[in-house]
This record gives sequence, structure tokens and C-alpha cells, in this order.
Amino acid sequence: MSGEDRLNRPGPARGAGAYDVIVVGAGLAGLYALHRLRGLGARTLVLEAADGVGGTWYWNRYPGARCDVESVFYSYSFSPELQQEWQWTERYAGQPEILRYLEHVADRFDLRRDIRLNTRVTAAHYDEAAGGWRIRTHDGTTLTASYCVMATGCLSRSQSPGLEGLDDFGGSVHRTARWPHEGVDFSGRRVAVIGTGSSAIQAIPLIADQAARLTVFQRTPNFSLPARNRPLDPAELTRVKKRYPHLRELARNSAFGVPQAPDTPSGSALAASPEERAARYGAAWDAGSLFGFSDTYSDLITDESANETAGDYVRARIREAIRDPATADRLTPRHHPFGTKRLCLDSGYYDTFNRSHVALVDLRSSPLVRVTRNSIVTTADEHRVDSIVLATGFDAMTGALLALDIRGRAGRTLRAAWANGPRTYLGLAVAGFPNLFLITGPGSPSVLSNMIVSIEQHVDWIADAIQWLSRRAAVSLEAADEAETAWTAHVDALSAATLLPRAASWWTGANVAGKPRVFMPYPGGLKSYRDTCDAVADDGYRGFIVT
Ligand code: N01
Repeated sequence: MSGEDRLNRPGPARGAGAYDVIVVGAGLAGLYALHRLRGLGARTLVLEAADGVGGTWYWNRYPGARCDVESVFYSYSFSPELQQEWQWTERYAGQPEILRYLEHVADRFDLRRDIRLNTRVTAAHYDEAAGGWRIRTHDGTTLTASYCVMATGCLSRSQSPGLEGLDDFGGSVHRTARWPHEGVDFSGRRVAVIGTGSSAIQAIPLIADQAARLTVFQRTPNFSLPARNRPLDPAELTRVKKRYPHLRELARNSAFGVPQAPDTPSGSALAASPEERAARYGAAWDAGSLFGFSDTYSDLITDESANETAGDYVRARIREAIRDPATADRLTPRHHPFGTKRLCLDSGYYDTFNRSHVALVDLRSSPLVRVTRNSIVTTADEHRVDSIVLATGFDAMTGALLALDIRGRAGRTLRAAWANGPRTYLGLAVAGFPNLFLITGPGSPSVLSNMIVSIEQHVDWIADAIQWLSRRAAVSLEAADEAETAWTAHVDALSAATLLPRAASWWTGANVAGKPRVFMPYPGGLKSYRDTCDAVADDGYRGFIVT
């Protein structure tokens, strides 16, 4: 029996332009979804707006862009052969290397023949009569599919700061999230960077290496930890490869999707002596890992006083890295508890402010007013610049989905369904939108975890569900209203028990004007989430309506 015969096909009539599954996006999630669904014999097509694969790693080509989960774990685990073949060269691989890896994956698994590039999806409408999805693309083409999988990425819709006068600026304007493929030469130029999130923190040291003068416009200082990036020693890589089966298993069953001993962290930070705390925090600081502090004490993210102990430690380390006390003061994060905005990993970020041609402008004391032909004006000063770099973030998690015209039963739009914030069942499905699956959607661990591990878990779960439906000749799977309500309340309750909603972060939508303020990802950890998803499936897709 050929693979094609293995899937029973419900839904719209077959023919040209008719698929079992249409996947939107050819990033990390879309590539694996195509491979996995093809393995089921599902006729699958991936639609991608860019002219290449890679998603976030296709677009974010700014200087210094690199992963902040170790490359050996920020990589697919689905193919033992792939993980043995690929040679990562750095502890944290740079964007060009990650993009090469994803292009290799596309070639190695012969994915390109089912990926349509330069194809922007504009609408996805559920066709109740046909029992499937009609997908419209930018050139007016309509395709149909039984299932639609949104692999649109959590950080793919970039945010403009809405700066008055920006269009009249006479110099060059660059967005970190849409960096020119040929790169940008800042030699001899006066450069402004607006924003101090992960993107800016990675780019600033490299831009400073080139620019004649660099002015960083900061609204909120962030907590950034040293990455301690380094070339990967081949012997170390071999050791990891030998232990991959065990390490991947640990990662899958961890809170964040990286191999962690199951028994960490332990105890309250408040029960430890100052010396013990300093020793643990020192080890976390030296580890060069986003997750180092989560391995120290169990109450850093739930207890304000415990959190302060870690925050104070990191603030002290930041201050000691910067020579000028006034600059150190402005770079010291005080506006949110430690870890309630995504931590950054940097290579020389704070030291960059010790360079004589680098200046920091604090937008809290002197907000931006406007951009002129050749300057940026704040309430305190006018700064002459030749180039502006916008590192101003994303309309995260919901932005890429709501930019599409998605309609479910009775023509109800996703925008209406999510008017007060995203509501999902397991972050995977939305009531009233049958056979629509979200990958790493709101309500799933998603951006709080190693994204590749979460992506593989979602894709596997979706593929298993599609196969299960096919075996029963069922035509649709749809989240029940009550299940969605209960899950959304559960995610809210979990986040309310932490300090996470306190920060004005992109996790809560606070960075986008008018966006409902809801803590979007599931904060209960990947392991417990995975167990819940598995239990739902084992229980005949409890909470879903199967037709
Ligand atoms: O975006 P951000 P990012 N005027 O939202 C400021 C992932 N990522 O692209 O904090 C002035 O974090 C804004 O200020 P404030 C990672 O998950 C990963 O840097 O809102 N400033 C903030 O400083 C990360 O968390 C890697 O007050 C304005 C900055 O712009 C996520 O992507 C690398 C402004 C935006 O920071 C997003 O990171 C890069 C305005 N009008 C990114 N509007 C890896 O290492 C916004 N800002 C894998």
C-alpha cells in the first residue's frame, strides 16, 4: 500500500488545488509539519510568503542574530540521522548557520516540491457544506483542504513604533525583523537603535563595531545574561551526539524543552542564606544559559521577595560591567520583576556602553517626540543620525493569525472570537473553527519553551489526530466551547499565581496599542502540558467534538 493510500480523505472534493492539509508558513514548524504529514500519506501543501524557507531565521538577518537555546538542542530531534549528520559550529549558532540547517532539512527530506514560495495567504474560510477550508492567496488563487495548519510563527509580525516623521527621514531605516539580505554597512555612519529587547541586545555590539557613533534609545532596560558563546569543540559535539537519545528524552520531559535534571529546582530562595544564594546565582550567571536561574530556586517566579534576591544579584552584575555610574543606572532594570519579561542572552552588550562612541538615551525621562530629515528629537535633545535601526518587537503570538481573514462556522471571524484576547483549547484549536490547528498557539507553552521541542510536540499531536480521524472516517475535529473556556481559565489561573502578568511584556500583549492584556502562553511547563495533550488524545480527544 502506498503512503497516499493510508489516509482516508474526508472533506472537500479532490482535484487540482485540493489538498488534505494546507500548512501556512515554511519555518521550523511548517517544515516539520510537511515531513510528518507526508509520512501519513496526507496530500500536503505549504504556502510561504517569503522567497525561501526558514521563517524567523529567513527574516531576522540583523548582525548578531543567533539562537539563545544551545544549538545542539535548538534543532530537530525527529530524525536520528539528521541529528548525527549535522555539525553545529558554535554553542549558540548564528542566523546564517541556522538558516543553512533549515535549507538542508528542506533538501534532505525533499520538502521543496510541496512548498509554494512567494505566496502570501490572505484568507482562510471554513466551508461548512464541503467540510473543509478554502484558502485564498495574495494573487487571488483559492485552494481547498480538509485541514488547515497555521505554522505562522509567534514572532513574525513585526511592530513599528509609529514615530512621527519617520517617513520623512532622509537617511536609511532598517528593521531587525526585515533585515536586507545583502547586509548593511554602517561604517562612518551615525546610527540610532530604537529598542533594547533581545534583537537590539544582540545587534548593538556589532553595530557599534562599525558605526562612527551609536546612540541607543531605551524605553525599558532589560535583564540580559552573558551568553558565553564559543566554538563547539568536535569532541564535545561527539559526546552530545552519543547521548542524544537520553538528552532529547530529558528535554521532552522538562519544563522548558532543554535537558534538565528532573529534580531541579528545589527550595525557596528565602530559606537560603545570602552566601548560598550568591553561590547559586553566581553559577547561574556563569552558565551562560537562559534557563540557569530557573534551576536555582522554585519560587523566583511566584514570590516577589524571592524574585528580588535574583533581581538584585543580576542588577549588581550589570552595574559592575559599566564604568559610567549614570549609564549603569539607566541600564539597570527596575521596572519589572526578574524573568517576567523574556530574558536576553548577550555577547558584550553592557561592555559596549563603555565605548566612547556609544551613548544611551533614556526615553523614560525624555520621551521620543519626532524624527526629522536628519535627526531624532526627544523632549530633552536632538540627536543627528544617518541611519535608524528599529528593534521594536512584534505583535506576538496572535498578530500573524489575526492579520489573516480567518473565518470559522457561520462566517465568524477569529478576530471576533478573540476580541477580548485569545481563547484556545490546549493552544491547538479554537471553538467554532473545525479542522484548524495552531502550532505553538496562545494557551500552549510555546515561547516559554525551546520552540523546536514544542513545535515537534504540536506537529506530532496534530498528525496523530488527523490519522485517528481518518481511521474513523470522521470529517472534523473541533474544540468544544466548554473545553476552550475551561482551558483558557486554567491558563489564566496558572499565570495569575505567578509574577508573570506584572510586566508590560509582549507575553501579555502590552507592547501593542489596543491589544487585550492577557498572559498568552501556558506557564505550567512543557512536561505537564505534554501529559495533558497525550491524556486528551488517549481519552478519545476529550473536549473535542468529533463529527
Ligand atoms: O522585541 P522586544 P525583540 N519607542 O519586544 C522597544 C525573540 N528573540 O525583537 O520594553 C521606543 O523584546 C521596547 O521597549 P519596552 C525573543 O523571544 C529571540 O527584541 O516596550 N521603544 C523594547 O525595548 C524576544 O523576547 C532571539 O518599553 C520602543 C524593544 O523595543 C522576542 O523575540 C533574538 C517602542 C522591543 O523589544 C522579541 O525580541 C531576538 C517605541 N515606540 C529575538 N516600541 C534569540 O536570541 C517598542 N520599543 C533567539
